Amino acid sequence: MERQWAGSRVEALHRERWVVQFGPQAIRGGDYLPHDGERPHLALRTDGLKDLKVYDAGDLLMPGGDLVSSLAVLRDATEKISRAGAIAVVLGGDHSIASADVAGIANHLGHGKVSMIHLDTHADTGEDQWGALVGHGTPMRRLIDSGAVRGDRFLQLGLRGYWPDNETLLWMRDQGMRSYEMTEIHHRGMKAVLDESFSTLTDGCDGVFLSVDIDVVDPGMAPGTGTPEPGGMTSRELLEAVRRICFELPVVGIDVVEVCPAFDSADITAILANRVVLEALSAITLKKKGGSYSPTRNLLDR
Ligand SMILES: [Mn+2]
Repeated sequence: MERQWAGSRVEALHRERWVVQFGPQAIRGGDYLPHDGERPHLALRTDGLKDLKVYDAGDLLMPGGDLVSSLAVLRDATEKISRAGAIAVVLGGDHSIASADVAGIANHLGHGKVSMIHLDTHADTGEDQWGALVGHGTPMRRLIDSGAVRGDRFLQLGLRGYWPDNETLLWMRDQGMRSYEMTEIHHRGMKAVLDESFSTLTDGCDGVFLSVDIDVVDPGMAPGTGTPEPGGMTSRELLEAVRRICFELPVVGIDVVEVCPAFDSADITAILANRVVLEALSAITLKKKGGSYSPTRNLLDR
């Protein structure tokens, strides 16, 4: 008898391309400079590592294979960090973690008091993923459904591609979400889009959470991710957006997710994610110092 073979594409957490679990260590290591605890920012004239008290708490211990329990560990951790008066910066991991890290901060600051600016190719507002409520396609739905974040204080930048379906888009509209598709950003310019967005984020909210899915960047500049979609932001556009968000808004938490080293090339994606974190820390430092910043001022006159 001939043997028959069948593909069985079993994956634990409904992922498309697997192994983002090594994302955090890739992001930490994505840096050619010496690990000397200093990072003087050329444009902002701040040092995000030296001027702020930055503490790397390492990777949270999470029960393997149990996503719900793992997310509870993260939720409790960000609540604790927020209660200590610190800003949680979470290195992912897949985007399911946003449902927990934002919720933890909202548990401290108040449900509906934290607004969201979400940079991503995908809306991540699915009702479920093949019946599962928890996954990397559903965290934003969970945050709005639970009341942790108000739908009308929820901004998304960079959407494109072939998901989600019409029903989900109508649900998003009904929540009062504002989702900027990548082509709208291209036509209007990132600056105009951010100018328009910022007042919404602080209206009735005390803090802003910045969630960066690295797949918002074009796969040519960020290939190491699970769901690459052509036609994205440049790495420069992302860094500029992060700079403005963290300098101009009261950011209370950040996550950088979906870095998948197994699909990376020459660490391009890990290095970008590393710089997203440094850009955020540098801009938060400038805000804290009450400094000013103009992108058009002569660098040497700042
Ligand atoms: Mn995402």
